[in-house]
Amino acid sequence: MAERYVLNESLEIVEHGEGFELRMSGLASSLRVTRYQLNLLQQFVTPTSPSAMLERFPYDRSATSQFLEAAVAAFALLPAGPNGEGLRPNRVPVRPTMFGAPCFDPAAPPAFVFLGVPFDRNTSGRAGARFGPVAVRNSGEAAHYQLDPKKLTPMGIHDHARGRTVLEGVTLADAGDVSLPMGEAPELAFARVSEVVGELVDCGSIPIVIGGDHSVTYAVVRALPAERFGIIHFDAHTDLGDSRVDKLHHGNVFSVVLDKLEYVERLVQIGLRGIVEGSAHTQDERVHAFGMDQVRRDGLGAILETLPEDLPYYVSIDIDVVDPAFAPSTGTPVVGGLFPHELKDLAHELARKRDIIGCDVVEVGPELGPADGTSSVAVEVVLSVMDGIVRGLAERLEAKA
Ligand SMILES: [Mn+2]
Repeated sequence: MAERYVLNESLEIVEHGEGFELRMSGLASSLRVTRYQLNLLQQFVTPTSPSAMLERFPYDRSATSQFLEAAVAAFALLPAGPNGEGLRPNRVPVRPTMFGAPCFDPAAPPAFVFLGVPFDRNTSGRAGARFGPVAVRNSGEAAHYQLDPKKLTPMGIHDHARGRTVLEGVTLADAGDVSLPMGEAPELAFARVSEVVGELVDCGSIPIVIGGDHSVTYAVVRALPAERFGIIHFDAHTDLGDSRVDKLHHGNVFSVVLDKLEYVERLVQIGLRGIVEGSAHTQDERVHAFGMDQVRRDGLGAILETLPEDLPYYVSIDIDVVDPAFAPSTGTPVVGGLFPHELKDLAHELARKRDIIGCDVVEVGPELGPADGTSSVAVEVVLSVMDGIVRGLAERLEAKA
């Protein structure tokens, strides 16, 4: 716990039965309190330490201290900053979590940690990717992360298409969503995204990020600790638009990555299509492009040849790489994309055969109708990447032994 706390000044107080409900605006959190508890909280209008409060209300110390902890967990009380201001959290817990996994606990870091980035202010087409984390987590509810009742180890998730259970024994957690207040400058939002990703990777977990428009990938990859790495990029578009005229947006994110992060040694783009004016756009030798025709003609082997084995990789999946017949809820759909099973296979095999340090799936919008499978495709491809990582690690360990 911090030294001093202050009452969250943006909370709403609603009468609720005998007591009150506190709603913490923008933090997806609420707390039911009695009149006495509300009175306790009002003592924190100026920064106050919980122990000083316990001195002043000594009647039932353990109940009071438990309540104060709950108020901190619900963000009704915020840690006080140097000027007495309440410090809002960088990330907020969500319900449901991905696959019903437990909330991220830095003291017990999981193998994989999910993080939502509900941000779509840098999109050129139809907006809506801010609802991606909700849509994907809701689809993920079809499968539940459970522990074996005897061994207390994760039971994994059964994939009927593969006819086997994936992620058996593999720990998962959900770090919630990056807190992105309305109207904030994108630079500040991205600084927070990078800080949160840094916090997660410092714990040793592999981050699985759910966007958000594609510009968030820049904020994620710049926070990765690897000294050098490559990026495996599934997308209908190159996202290599001009970054000198325009600020960072979802159509130039990889120009910004290549310009600013010279230690990104490779960018291998898979699934490109669509017609644009003029010729190809980049002279950067780090970029290797696989258009849809070549993906179908030459397949996995040709892609692997462009991915040196000694380099770690980040996987960035724009859901619009999948044909809009299967994944229509995305901002800039292009016909002629991958089938879902093709994306699953490619993502799985690339993750299995290379060292993967993180992954995102971006540009998933809210579902357009009952037959919309966009977020389910996102869930399946994320599972494929995680399964590929786990199998690849197991195979490499076995080869060493
Ligand atoms: Mn993209």
